[in-house]
Amino acid sequence: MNPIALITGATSGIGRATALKLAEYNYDVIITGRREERLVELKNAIQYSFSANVHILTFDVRNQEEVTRAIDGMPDKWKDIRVLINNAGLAVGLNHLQDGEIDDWERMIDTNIKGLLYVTRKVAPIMTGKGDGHIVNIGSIAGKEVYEMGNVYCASKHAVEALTKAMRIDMLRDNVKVTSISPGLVETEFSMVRFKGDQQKADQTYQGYTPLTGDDVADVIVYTVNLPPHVNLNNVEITPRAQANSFYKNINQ
Ligand code: NDP
Ligand code: 8X3
Repeated sequence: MNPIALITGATSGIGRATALKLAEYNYDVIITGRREERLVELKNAIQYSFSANVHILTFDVRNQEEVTRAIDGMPDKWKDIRVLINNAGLAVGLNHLQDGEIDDWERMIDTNIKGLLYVTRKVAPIMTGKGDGHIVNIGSIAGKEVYEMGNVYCASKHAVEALTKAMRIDMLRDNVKVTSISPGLVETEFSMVRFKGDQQKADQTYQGYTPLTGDDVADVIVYTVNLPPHVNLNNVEITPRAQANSFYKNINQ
């Protein structure tokens, strides 16, 4: 077997692109998400193009029992996970805090923070037990600065930043690398989810400039996990050329 990478949120966007690219670079991949038919389609696409082995795990990262059952239930040969890409995440709604939907807040906190913790709690001991591994947390520029109406999403990504630093310290003596990759605007299903299926609003997000693609971010992730054993990228911020940070964009360039 090749080194094994587990990617959460592989049914779409950054996670799907990362699974494909890791397979291209000779990782065997565990692809996870809730939409099983997408995982089956991705498995077929990987196996059509590359020689990597693929294992599907269908679970909701918010459900700790599902996470535990899925990972414990894998064949032993798949349990030797070397790379974990904590990518599953979402923004739901874009409102001033005083108008926010509690259910949206709970989805973001449960997915972006608690889900990441549940998966990490299951996988990190495999790495610390071996004295080797790499955890890549997908943060965001929303974890660097807070923008109007971003409130709870920004808070959840600030939490990912803090947890990344905490993991790096706590697993230092076990030789586990921990990286956060913090993208700016990436054209995926992210805005359709944020705007609850409003295609027009989602499309507007990416108009007038060239956004990043899932592939662009996947390239950086794969570069990061393929560095020599003694080298770690702690934190990578990646935006389109047209975006300086959460506030400044060069539209209609
Ligand atoms: P997509 O909506 O395209 O993909 C999100 C992925 O997360 C899907 O595969 C989805 O799978 C999975 N996911 C969401 N909720 C759950 C859940 N409860 N359980 C399991 N899987 C879940 O968005 P992106 O690819 O853009 O997002 C990936 C990550 O990148 C997120 O953490 C996001 O916050 C971050 N990010 C995105 C940016 C952007 O502009 N697009 C910028 C900065 C960061 P499924 O629905 O099948 O379960
Ligand atoms: C996604 C990027 O700017 O919409 O995390 O928060 S942003």
